[in-house]
Amino acid sequence: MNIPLAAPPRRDPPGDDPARFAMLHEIERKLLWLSAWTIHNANHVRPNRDGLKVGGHQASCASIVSVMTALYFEILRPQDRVAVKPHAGPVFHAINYLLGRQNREQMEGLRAFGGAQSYPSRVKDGGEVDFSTGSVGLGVAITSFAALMADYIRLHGLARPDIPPGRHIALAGDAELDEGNIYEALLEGWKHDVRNVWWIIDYNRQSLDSVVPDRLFGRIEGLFRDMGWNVVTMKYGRKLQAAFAREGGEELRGWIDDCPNSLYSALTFQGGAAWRQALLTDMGRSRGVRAIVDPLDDDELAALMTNLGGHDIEAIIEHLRAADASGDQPTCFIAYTIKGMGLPFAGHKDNHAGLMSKEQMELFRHAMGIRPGHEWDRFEGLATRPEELDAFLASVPFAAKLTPEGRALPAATIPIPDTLPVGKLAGRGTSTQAGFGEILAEIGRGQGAYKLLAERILTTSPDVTVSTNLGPWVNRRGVFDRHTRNDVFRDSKLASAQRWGMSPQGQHIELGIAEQNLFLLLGAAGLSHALAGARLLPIGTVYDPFVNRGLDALIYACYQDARFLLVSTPSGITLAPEGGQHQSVNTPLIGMAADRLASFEPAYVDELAILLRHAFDHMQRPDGSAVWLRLSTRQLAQPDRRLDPAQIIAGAHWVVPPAEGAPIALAYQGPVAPEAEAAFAELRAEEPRAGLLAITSPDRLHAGWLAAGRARRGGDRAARSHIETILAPLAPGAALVTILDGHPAAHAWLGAVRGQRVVPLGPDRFGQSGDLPDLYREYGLDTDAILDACAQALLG
Ligand SMILES: Cc1ncc(C[n+]2csc(CCOP(=O)(O)OP(=O)(O)O)c2C)c(N)n1
Ligand SMILES: [Mg+2]
Repeated sequence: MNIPLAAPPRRDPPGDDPARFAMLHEIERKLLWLSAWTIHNANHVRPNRDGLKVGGHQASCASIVSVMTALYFEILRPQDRVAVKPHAGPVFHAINYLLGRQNREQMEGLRAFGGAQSYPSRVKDGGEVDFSTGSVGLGVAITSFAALMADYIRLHGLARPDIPPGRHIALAGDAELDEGNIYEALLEGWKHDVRNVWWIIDYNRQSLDSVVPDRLFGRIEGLFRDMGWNVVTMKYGRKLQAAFAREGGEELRGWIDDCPNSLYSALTFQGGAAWRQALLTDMGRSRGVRAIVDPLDDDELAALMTNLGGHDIEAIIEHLRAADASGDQPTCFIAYTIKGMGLPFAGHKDNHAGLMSKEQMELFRHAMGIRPGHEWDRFEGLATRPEELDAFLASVPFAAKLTPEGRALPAATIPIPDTLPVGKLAGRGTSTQAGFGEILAEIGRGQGAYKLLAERILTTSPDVTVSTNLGPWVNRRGVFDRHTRNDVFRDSKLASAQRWGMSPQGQHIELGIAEQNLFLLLGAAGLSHALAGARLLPIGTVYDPFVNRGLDALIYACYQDARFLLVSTPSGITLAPEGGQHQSVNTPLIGMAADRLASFEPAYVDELAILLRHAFDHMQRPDGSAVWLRLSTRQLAQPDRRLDPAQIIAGAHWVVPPAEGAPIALAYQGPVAPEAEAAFAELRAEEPRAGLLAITSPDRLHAGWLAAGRARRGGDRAARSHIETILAPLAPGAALVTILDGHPAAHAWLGAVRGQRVVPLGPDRFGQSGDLPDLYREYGLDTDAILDACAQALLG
């Protein structure tokens, strides 16, 4: 506990109504009860049909009840946006219950199907949740990116005039600071000069398994300061501060400061007698200390010794107010707390998943003054009259509605022109990545029908802007920065293809190489419609293999239903000379398995243009999702043809339709198209009925197939998926040879659709350096390998 103290808060600030504080203490008591009871009810009262532990975190909730009381019932304004520590979900639900924003049925259904979620969830719990949490660290970090987005939206003139700027607040568990993504976000936040961000750390010095090392926080505090943050440590409550001011008080303070975290926790758990023994053993000869300690009975002594800053509502409020007044510097509050405060397992190192027994709960119920059968009554056990409590709750600033529409804001849809601007393609040799850059650059001119679309696109990339072909777009639209900064190379007339002046009008956010930050930013930007009422079309580019590097943040963004376009390029072993670490194998499978993410891989630029247009549209639809385009740098001679957009979007189209009853078809995905086409020409000479299928999305095909199956089981016997229609002309049991530059399992399932005998081709091992002929031969993607597979398939 050896942390330097912030200046002690002033006591009884002028203008503060003691009656209001009394009310806050009533609320604090109620939140402690309701969070513990909601978890208890789920575990011990509700019928359990499967014998599985339901769980919940009574100790984690108790730890942060005072902080959340101060925050939600005094400090927060409706325009503030909060990420709540996952394990404080029940406290959050209880707050909404008191504010009339959560119903009893949901509370009783905590962790049950359709009930309140274990961890706050935007999608499942609804509009009151600003940011979902669950995977520790990510909810904290996203607040920094949301703050950046709030500035972006305001500086682009897209903010709603009726909503004042708000703060972005994370309520963090201290162990969340072990996650590396926190530090990546801090560094990126510093670069972008983020403001209006508060991280309030529930510093109970306990994680899941154990008590954290003593000296850790000195380090962490230093890190925050190095990143330009204001750090406010709320270590002691007012009772302890008063004791410190007495004779012997400094000695007592020194003792607590030096007390190892684990001993402090153990004494907290043991209670007053143990405190007395420990204090007197070390300081029994100090008259001053004895004068403080001796008059107190065991309970009073325990209360004094556990009077930490994070449990003192008045002190918390004072600190939060002071930080607010000191400007918009990001601020980290280290609130010293006790895990399980007020509950029988307070301080015990194993209390993370600990639940009060039925007997303990009975005692707690008594202590809280709750009559049996009245556990859910909002004001049961409180000394204040219900009318006064109601009046108080109505007066809480955060109780006001953010907008008549609620906290999840509506946002108008940006109309997307029917087609995107693509130059003449036929006969040209180009790649999907180059095509993407060209189309975006053309939109970036902001001409005619593309003006509004261009204005709402926001691009971002973790240091691969140029190498993913975003450069021309950025040259046209500029880099975003709150401050105008000139491009020194340009001003000095030094030749460079990149013109990277920075200004508040810029539409590209350049990130350092940290893919989790890319996805956290896409997550925050992809919620702009709901958080700010401003529709943006965020596009993030990244090398395909490094999607894995940010995967948890990508899934987190999708879990929140953020809407963005991910463009991953280059991909696969087709990246050839770069070697294995840059060559992705598993990403098509991620695209299939990630919910709320529609994934595509076009082979040619005409398909890309259709899919890019679809992405802009799909990202905005209530039943849409984020979109992922996997692209390549391989230059292919572009075909001259007309396509049916619906087929490209549905995931597959026949390049050469098979004859009715054909015994074989060849299917390809992405940049291996030429090998498939060459093999098909030879196959066709042998088997004229054969078909050639272009797959643009195994993800959409698979999702459609599952959905049709569900619909049929649900009684819609006519339901038929695109892939079922596509494969219908083939003979029963016909062979299907499939190929992609990615794991072959992405296609292997096609055999289950209509009983086709599938031979799936694609790399299933790490790639390596080489040129395309060598690599395609080695990994079985060349024309010979395809023909061998066809022969094998035909032979059965
Ligand atoms: C990424 C991730 N890893 C592991 C977990 C499992 N887990 C849940 S809570 C927790 C420890 C939390 O400790 P802390 O953040 O200090 O919270 P508190 O002490 O307030 O409960 C762990 C390891 C998780 N939720 N997310
Ligand atoms: Mg903790």
